[in-house]
Amino acid sequence: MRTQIMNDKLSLRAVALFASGVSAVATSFAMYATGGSFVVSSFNRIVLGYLPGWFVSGVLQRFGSVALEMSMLFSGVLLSVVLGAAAVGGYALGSRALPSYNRPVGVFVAAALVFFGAFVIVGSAAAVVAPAVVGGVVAAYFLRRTPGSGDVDVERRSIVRAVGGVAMFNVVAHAAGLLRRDQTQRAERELQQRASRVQSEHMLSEAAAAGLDAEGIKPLIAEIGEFYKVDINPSPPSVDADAWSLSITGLVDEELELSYEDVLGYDVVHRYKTIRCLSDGIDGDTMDTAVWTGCRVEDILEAAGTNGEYAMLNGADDYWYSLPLSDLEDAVLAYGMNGLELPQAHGYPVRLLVPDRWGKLHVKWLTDIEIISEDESGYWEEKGWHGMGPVNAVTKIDRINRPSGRIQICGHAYAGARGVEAVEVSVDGGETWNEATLSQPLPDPDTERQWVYEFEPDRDSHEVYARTIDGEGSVQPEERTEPYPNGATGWVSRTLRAE
Ligand SMILES: Nc1nc2c(c(=O)[nH]1)N[C@H]1C(S)=C(S)[C@@H](COP(=O)(O)O)O[C@H]1N2
Ligand SMILES: [Mo]
Repeated sequence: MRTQIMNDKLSLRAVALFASGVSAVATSFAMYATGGSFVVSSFNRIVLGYLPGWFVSGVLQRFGSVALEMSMLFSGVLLSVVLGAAAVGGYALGSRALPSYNRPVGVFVAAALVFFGAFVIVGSAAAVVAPAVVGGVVAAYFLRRTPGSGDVDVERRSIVRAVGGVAMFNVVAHAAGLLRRDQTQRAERELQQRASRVQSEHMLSEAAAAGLDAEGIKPLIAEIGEFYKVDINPSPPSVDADAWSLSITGLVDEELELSYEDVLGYDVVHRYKTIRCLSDGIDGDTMDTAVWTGCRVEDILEAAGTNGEYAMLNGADDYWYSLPLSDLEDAVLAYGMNGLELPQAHGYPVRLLVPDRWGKLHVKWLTDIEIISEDESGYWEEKGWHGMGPVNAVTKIDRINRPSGRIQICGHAYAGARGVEAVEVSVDGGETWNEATLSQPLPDPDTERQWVYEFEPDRDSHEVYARTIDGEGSVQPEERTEPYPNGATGWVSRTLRAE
């Protein structure tokens, strides 16, 4: 009899664990579909990040998107168990702590533990509150029915009913998630070629693994939605990919008019690339990095055969720039961003990416490329801006942490295609310099790197500077200038007080 009750308690715990874990995950799915804030997406990325790169790419190449789906399923089950354990453990702890309020305190502690677990994974408190509450409530619902010495069969029946209720909830939440995914398809449609999506997903996990682990540090790859936007109009033009075409005209052997399908048909390339606006100040935040998918501009220009020195690039919003063809040698026409279809705000259906150049040249909603013989400047040049050459090096400070009396400075740095070789930090007003710890370099140098520098304060106030050494060994210039008209220069600085 005693062991019977024990077994019942154990299996009840197991049911509670699974039901609460699965319900928390389902709630997250209902809210975010397969977007970046879905706990399983984040968790899967972390899991993939821990596996060696050669292994992940090997498996992905062999098994393609099936491998990705399997890893999502595996991560989903594993995460349900982890969050369920947090809920059940939390309820047990909480309900014992204050016996007279055992239920509310139990639910609270259960939800708090699930919240904590999910927050560590997703990194957004707002995104995990509801899943945590659902997980806590479901765990409490089962556990308050612990069969005692009474009529076990009656309890069993109500447990079966509760399992049914949870199953219904999960079916509804799942349907809501699928519906939401369909609704947001325009903004979040997965890349048409599944293989492309798999490759970008792999690059996202590679970047997650390359990143530094410091509290509140800006991630190496910006989530879509967090990536900065600069648009000459209050809202982006909405271009229908099916009606859209890209024309290649001017001094060419053969004029081309490419459909969206034609563009997708060219050899696919993937790039890590940072974009920084010319108007970005030293302390500004108009600089971000993404994984881009597209084709090489050169492949298209080769098909047309060019007889001029420059290209005039036009966007659907009457935005335009002319560029020397030599700048387009390694340029990309991007139609994918972080494994998803290029979002409308970032240039759907197709935008340009120009290595080592300021953001303004990365024409969005591209509609035509005209080959011309002379330079004709561009949209922002008409307004007095310059900066057609390489981007300036920049070092940013994002965040100050104070772990037990020490000061930890977190930031990121970018130096165009030269790459960031080192970041140096001075905490004595520029007299002495020390090297910061850098994130692993991504395979494409035209990307930012994170940095962290920690020190023990030894006076009331420290005057801190940070500067970048680029891949060619050049030290970032000290002189502070405003972004207008050539792009900001100078060392970032902070005055930090010991606390
Ligand atoms: N067609 C078009 N392309 C454009 C712009 C624009 O307003 N229209 N803004 C440019 C500027 S100034 C920058 S910094 C980048 C910003 O790209 P993002 O909005 O994807 O971050 O796009 C560039 N390409
Ligand atoms: Mo810009």
